Amino acid sequence: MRSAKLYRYELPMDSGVILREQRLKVREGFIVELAQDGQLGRGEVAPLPGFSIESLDDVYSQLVEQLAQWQRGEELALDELYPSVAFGISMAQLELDNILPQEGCYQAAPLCSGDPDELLPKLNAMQGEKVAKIKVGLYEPIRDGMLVNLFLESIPDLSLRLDANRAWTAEKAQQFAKKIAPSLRQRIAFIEEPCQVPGDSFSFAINTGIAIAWDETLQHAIRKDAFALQDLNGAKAIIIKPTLIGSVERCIALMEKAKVLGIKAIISSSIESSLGLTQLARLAQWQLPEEVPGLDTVGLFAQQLEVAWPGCELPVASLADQALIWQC
Ligand code: OSB
Ligand code: MG
Repeated sequence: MRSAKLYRYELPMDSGVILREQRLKVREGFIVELAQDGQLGRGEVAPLPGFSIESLDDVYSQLVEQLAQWQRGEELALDELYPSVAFGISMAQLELDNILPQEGCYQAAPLCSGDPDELLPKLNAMQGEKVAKIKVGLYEPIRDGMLVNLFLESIPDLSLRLDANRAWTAEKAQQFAKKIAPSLRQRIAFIEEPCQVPGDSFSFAINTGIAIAWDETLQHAIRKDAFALQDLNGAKAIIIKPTLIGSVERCIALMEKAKVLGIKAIISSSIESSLGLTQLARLAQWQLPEEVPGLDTVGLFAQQLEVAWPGCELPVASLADQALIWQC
């Protein structure tokens, strides 16, 4: 006997969360709960406004149709569904089948907005490799370059991941790079998507010796052809945000393809609630135990959901208090 439940959640965010020039006051999404033979599996389906192609309404109709099929024991064609739906349902199925291990990698690369004094205590608490992530491209590229240079100079065992979210023209990217001493450049593990045009990012990597990673470019490539990774050569890493990419199986296939091509894969958050985020930490520990994932986003919330992120003291709302909007 199979049964399925669909919850809709709303969680307040910390006051200052800005996404693509929009303030995100509340994070909304769905939690899928699959039950069979006394076992439960959960998954989160939470398209991210400004990033996902699908809306909450789109997702709701697809979920209801797919969960009803699942309940009848029919096969689901996950690759034909919206990425967030495929991700959530596949995660719930993996948990139900006891395939997703419990152990998680909760050591995320701390996200830093630019104050070295805030970052230092977080870095000191990290065991092993010290790696942090800084958003660039929000201010002048020269200022960003000076700041990054300062971080690298003052913390000798630090390596940095940067993320420009396609903010720069080729010229601005060049202005940024000029401020980074050549001897420090290899301690930039990578910069995600420095330029508006992927070809410019590629030239930037060749001309500056600063490694790049694909994030948006991977999401676009995957929409056309699920495994068109060859086109992404030239990058040191790909950023896999499962909510924006699709089923766990598709994400794992991408990781394997990347490995063959000598490209690092990094699992990263699309600002899922602590329920989905802890599952991403488990996926990261299971599939990519050597890589620090990009999951330092629980602090963007004012509340967690059902499962606490280890070490996070925010209050935890229970799933039972969320709206149960559908079941079969
Ligand atoms: O800019 O890569 C981004 C989260 C949601 C949407 C976009 C982005 C992010 C993150 C996640 O940066 C955190 C991380 O990758 O470390
Ligand atoms: Mg990014």
